[in-house]
Amino acid sequence: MSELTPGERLAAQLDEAARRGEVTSQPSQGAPLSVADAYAVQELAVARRLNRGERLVGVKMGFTSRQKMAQMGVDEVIWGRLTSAMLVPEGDLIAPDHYIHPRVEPEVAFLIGRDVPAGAPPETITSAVTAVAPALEIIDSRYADFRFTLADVVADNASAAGFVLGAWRAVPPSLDCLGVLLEVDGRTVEVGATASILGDPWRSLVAAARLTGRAGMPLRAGWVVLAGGATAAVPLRPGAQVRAVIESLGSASVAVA
Ligand code: OOG
Ligand code: MG
Repeated sequence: MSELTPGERLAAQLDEAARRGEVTSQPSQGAPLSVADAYAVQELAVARRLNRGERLVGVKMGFTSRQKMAQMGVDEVIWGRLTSAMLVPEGDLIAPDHYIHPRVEPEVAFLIGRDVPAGAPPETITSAVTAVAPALEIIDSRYADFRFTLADVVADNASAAGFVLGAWRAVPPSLDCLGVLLEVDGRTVEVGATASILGDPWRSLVAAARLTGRAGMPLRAGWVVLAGGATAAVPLRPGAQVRAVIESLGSASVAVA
């Protein structure tokens, strides 16, 4: 077998864990892992997906709200890569055995209408957005009990596992003050506001453009950007019907088999 670099070995370990739906050990418990190295592992792990025919379809932001930072004990904004295989069409039944311990959270999604050059000013970034939608993100840490350091979760592609998009709609005049509900089986289980996403989801979009641009992966036309959970995430249980409702934007829903 050809020699793998330490980064390639970690990428293979994380990719296999996600593929099999099995937990794996946190890289930080082996050798020390810097956040920069963790992003390199993320890129290598996602490259394995792309080699299997998945396509890059966007990026997800993480820990953009205090609710999520507090729930997970991490207080720095991170990002991960979304691939075509993660998109769950609204109305599809999710097979729970595909995941380890999935959770779901309500998010705002942006549709990027044209390429955003790295280093573009905020006006160029925001004007590239052609539509917004309510969304649900399915996260599924590949680590036991959803416990990790910042570098561990970055290497694990920010726990990305799936996402559901509601209907796209025209960009509203403002996005910073909309109520957010997360419903399970028709009952409201989490309540929040888009203001908790860095004060305004547009800030999360600008951060996404900056961070991905710096990483040599600037936002591309057709991509989706998930701005980050506006509430804590809740477990996605078999048989559940889940819906995210965002004031003025509508809803996104999914059912688990
Ligand atoms: C990491 C993913 C964070 C968000 O919206 O803040 C995230 C995790 O919570 O496991 O997706
Ligand atoms: Mg999220």
